[in-house]
Amino acid sequence: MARWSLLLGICFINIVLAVDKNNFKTCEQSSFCRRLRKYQAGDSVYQADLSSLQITENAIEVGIQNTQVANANLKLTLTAIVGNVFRVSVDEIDGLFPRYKPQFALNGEPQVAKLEVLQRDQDSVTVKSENNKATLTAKPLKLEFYRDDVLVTILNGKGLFAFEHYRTKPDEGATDPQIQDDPGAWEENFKTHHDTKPRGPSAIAGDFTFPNAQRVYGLPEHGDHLALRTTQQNNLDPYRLYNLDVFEYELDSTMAIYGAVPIVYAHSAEHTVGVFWHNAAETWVDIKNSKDINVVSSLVNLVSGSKTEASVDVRFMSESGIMDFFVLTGPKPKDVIKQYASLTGVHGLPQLFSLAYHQCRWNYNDQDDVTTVVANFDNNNLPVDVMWLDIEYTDAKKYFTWDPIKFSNPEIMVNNLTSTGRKLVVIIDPHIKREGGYFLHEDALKYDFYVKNHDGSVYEGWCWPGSSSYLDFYDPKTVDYYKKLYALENFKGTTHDVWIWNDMNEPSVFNGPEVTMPKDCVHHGGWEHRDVHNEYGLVHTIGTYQGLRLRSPNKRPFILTRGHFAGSQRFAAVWTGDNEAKWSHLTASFPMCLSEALGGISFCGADVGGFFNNPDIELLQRWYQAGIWLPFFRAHAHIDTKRREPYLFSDDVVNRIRTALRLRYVHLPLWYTLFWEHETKGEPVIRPLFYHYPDDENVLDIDNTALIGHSVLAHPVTEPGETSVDVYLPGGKNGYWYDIQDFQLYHGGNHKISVDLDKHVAFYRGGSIIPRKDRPRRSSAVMHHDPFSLYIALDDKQKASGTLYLDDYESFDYKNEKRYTYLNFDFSNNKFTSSLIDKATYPTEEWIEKIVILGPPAGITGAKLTSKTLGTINLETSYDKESKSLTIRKPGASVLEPFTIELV
Ligand code: MIG
Repeated sequence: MARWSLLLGICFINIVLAVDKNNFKTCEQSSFCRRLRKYQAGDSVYQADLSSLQITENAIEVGIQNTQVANANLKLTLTAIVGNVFRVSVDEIDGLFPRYKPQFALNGEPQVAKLEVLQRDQDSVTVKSENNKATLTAKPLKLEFYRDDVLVTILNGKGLFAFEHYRTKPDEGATDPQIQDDPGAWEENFKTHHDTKPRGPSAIAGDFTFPNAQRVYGLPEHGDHLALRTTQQNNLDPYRLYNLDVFEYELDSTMAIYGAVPIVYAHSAEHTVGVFWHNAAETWVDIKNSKDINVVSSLVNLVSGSKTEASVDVRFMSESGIMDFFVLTGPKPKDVIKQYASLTGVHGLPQLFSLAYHQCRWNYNDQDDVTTVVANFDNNNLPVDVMWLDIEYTDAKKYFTWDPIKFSNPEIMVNNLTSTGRKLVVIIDPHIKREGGYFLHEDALKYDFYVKNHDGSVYEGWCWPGSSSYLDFYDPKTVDYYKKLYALENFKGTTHDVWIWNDMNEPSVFNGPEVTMPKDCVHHGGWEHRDVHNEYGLVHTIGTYQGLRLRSPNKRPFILTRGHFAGSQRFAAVWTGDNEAKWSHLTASFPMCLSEALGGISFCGADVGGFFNNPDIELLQRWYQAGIWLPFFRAHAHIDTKRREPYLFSDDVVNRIRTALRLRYVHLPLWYTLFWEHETKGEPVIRPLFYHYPDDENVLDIDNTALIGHSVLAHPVTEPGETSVDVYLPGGKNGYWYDIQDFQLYHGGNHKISVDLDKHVAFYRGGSIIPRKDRPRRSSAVMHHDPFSLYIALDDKQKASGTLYLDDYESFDYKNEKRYTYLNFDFSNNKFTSSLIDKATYPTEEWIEKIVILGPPAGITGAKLTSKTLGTINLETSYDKESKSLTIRKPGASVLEPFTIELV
């Protein structure tokens, strides 16, 4: 209710934006977090009973007891997974109630690997698989994980492992001492569970120690920096993972927002190791980085002369569910990210249009508005690919319908738009208006598609349409119905060029506890909402994905989602929700999306311009200049803001935004290639510096800089009135970096780069070859057949390499029929070679129009191209003194045939 009145308030007075923290729980207010966080490090009360040890080809199983609680029996299973991963699952034996395990995060059951027992005695057992080793110690329970014989993490090293047993009454057998300390916990749990038979608390916790780790990253989504901060000792709440619609979320905060990906990566120059905590319930994560608890310990060090050993502790605490986690032993950032991708999957190659520029606002008023906006882009030579419609396109917030007056003829609007190769995206939320006569609501009641209250009645909450109920995507029959809603005959007015935006799927409930669904609501299978909460957005997008596949079987779906969980990348792109038109939010867009990329979600962006309030002109321009370097690139604005389509501004502003948009468009071949490599190799599309420079201590905290693949380093200007920015370029004195605008060469190190409003602070890495399409166009669709330009940025050894991927840019033929072309480019010894990486080919007419060499050798007077069909021909070259670049004109070679070009 508070949120609702705040929304109304905004219409009348201009209030200072700030999250209302009273709407959201602190750890202290979240009973299980309060209870578990009180545990003190010490001897664990848990012990393994090695006499119960069972060994199979891929796993060991052992009983665990809580020594202070009678009949609290657990079973621990440790399984070897292919690719240097261990999985550990702990569940109750004969528990009173079943415990939930997420159903959709994993991309299928992980492939098990062979496991061998190395050693076994009364108190411990050691197993090995691939390069991994694990030792389980019985008394007290401890699990140590080794990579290549180096200890990389320990479970329960601090004795903070906890597993609360469901009980019906506090006095039924002994209870965990911690729960006895907190009798309120019982009452709360009795009241909030849905059963007639009350259940006690059921939280779990696991502590992980990472010896020698310098930093820990991960746990998106938070409005925070990339490197996770020490929480408890710094009076910070733990990082909270509980998908919430936080109105005006704040930055530098560990509060939960829309998404939850429970993965951490502990990093040092030697090792990067990950723990994926596979749990969908409300989760809090305490972090302790010994390097972080700076002031006190460094004073102590000065006095005692001792050095603090680097080490990181991470403690996960979840409200319910089984304990199930994966240890990914790297050893390098690249490896550990791939291991995570092998578990939860990747984003399939998107259609090219979705990597281009998206124009959104809440709302485009009517169908003519949509047509006019695109015409204005065209008239101003501003490229745009996609127009978006927010909730006002619907008939009174009834999804899958159109407003009969403002969008009386969507067919015409869609046709106007898509006949020029553009696309439309429309919003579909998971709440359904409870209105007699609305087919979807009537069907949902009739066929039982809604989430229930604990008493079995249909749950009602308040959302945009007013009184609403929520589709239960856990029920296969709901999904089966839901996916058919996207069929063109059901969703009238749409075509194969209309795609979907799923919002409000945390789920957002204006009058619900913490603006979401009560935890004792019940989903199909009898699961409480508490168990599945963080997964709801994911199951929603799975339904949408299936619907779009059914509707347009040979087109790659585009879906944008706000709520997300581990694995969401297989179905949708994400954006960082309702940010503000403030410099700090522009800054935050980089660490937030970099963190998502580490969490497997590369297809991420932030509302360009800022959602709430009106950006000033400088901020808006800088936001475009930054936004082109994040994978998802969409301008969006709140309904109460002034119109801000780029053509509305003075010529100099329009020119600058056009320059930014064109920079995005010329690099589309690079983005597209990177998404192919993301799908096929599990590599993130954007990367923090430590990904490629894991042993450079200078980069550990840099999160205002993104690497696009390993080719571009982008450090956007995110402060007002800036005349220079400080940039760190990695690679030391042998690192070569070329300014992408004037091609000036910089070596690795710290640089002060002068900036004016036209300046983009971005560099090509020496050693990379960047594929581009340089002809200015109005949309990516009309670029499909354009020729490529290659930018060869030479390194200190005058070498470079790169790749290019292409296909039809929209269908699944690349997968089903291997209709694609994937090229390797190499430059060394003054010779450029283009070759096919695999046998597949896409019969394209695209060709190479221009090659630009940055940092070229001296004394070149021409070039010789050799290929099978062209034979050997002479090419002209020209040297530009100012940019010190050499251009090879009109090679004219098709991308389908291998060729070489020798400089002479
Ligand atoms: O509570 O659909 O984040 O992008 O414009 C607001 C209206 C609901 C929130 C989304 C925002 C969208 C808005 N939605």
